[in-house]
Amino acid sequence: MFRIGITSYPTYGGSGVVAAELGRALSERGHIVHFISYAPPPGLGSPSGWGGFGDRIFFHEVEVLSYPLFEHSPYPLSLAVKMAEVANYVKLDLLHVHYAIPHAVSAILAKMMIKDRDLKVITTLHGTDVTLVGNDRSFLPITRWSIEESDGVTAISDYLKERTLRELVIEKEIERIYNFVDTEKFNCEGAEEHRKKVAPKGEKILTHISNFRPVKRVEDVVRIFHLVHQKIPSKLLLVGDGPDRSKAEGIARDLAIIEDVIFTGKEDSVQNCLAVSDLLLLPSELESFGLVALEAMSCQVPVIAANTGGLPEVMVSGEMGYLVEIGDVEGMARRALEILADDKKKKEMGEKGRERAVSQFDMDKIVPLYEAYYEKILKG
Ligand code: GMT
Repeated sequence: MFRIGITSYPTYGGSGVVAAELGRALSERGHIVHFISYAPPPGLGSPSGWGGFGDRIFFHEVEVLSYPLFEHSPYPLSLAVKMAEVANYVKLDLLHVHYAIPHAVSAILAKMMIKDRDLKVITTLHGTDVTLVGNDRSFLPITRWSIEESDGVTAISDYLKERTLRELVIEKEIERIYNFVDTEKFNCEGAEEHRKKVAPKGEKILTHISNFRPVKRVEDVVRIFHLVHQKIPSKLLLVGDGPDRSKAEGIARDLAIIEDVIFTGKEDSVQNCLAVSDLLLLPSELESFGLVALEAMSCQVPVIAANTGGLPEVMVSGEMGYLVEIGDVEGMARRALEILADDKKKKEMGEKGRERAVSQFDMDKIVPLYEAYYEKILKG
């Protein structure tokens, strides 16, 4: 049994979900998990009583300091102090942080503050660390330092591992541990009644789920749907929220398809949205992994995605959907129509996606890899 501190961005998004689900799975396997962040992790319910989520899951809130002298709160320092405090009080064996910036930096500071033993720091890279450096080179030295100083480093795909090693010129060994899905929770059968609410006339339902950042290319989603909509009665379910949502709405109005576009906003239960979907659209500029594609596969929903980043490791083009070149809206619409017009093909692709999710990316297969990695790092 390990005592594990986990820090992530507790937002709705892949890395927050991965960290939360990993913590939940580890606690179910007998480990004690302490989440340390400014807000509770998504999907684990609200903290009850004195901060416990259950027998083995706890949440420690990092208070953001407000002081007249500081225009910006030194959150990474508050986080480091809280990490060291929790590690001391509950005798953590390790801190597992998601994202190098700033979480690995805070964890390494906490490690340095603890003098009586060697608190291990494991950093999982999700992608933004590398793109942050891409956007602003001044982050390179501190990102590289925090990766090299971590006791262990994992990346969520081979793509991200190779890119990090190459672009950040890292010497440290990086272990690739893929993201995972709870295939029992993401098993979306029998949603006919819910389908009728979204598509009362039996229209096909195309779905996009994201944080609507520019990297997601939500404009492409709306344009692909427009082309599909011209040929097949259909609805577009847009799940999530973010900076490009109003742009998407504007384009849908200009294209006169707004009546058939449903904006759900931020949604807790992604699985319910996938349960009513015929197809997932993920035309992103970049996905280091693309967790939502895996979640769709687990729900037997074929995926049309951009051929980018780690997506070719997650899905096999032609088997559980198609990978199409970034920005090829016509190509994506053609592939979407091909699947939506052929129920047999749609069913076969759905089944193959589910098979792959269960055989390669099931939570019960991946979580033990983290446990083994923790053990390796703790043994030094
Ligand atoms: O893509 C985002 O905007 C969110 C970001 C996150 O922090 O969740 O996603 C990254 O991590 C996910 C979980 O590992 C991956 O599935 C996403 O592909 C990755 N996003 C990018 O690489 C752009």
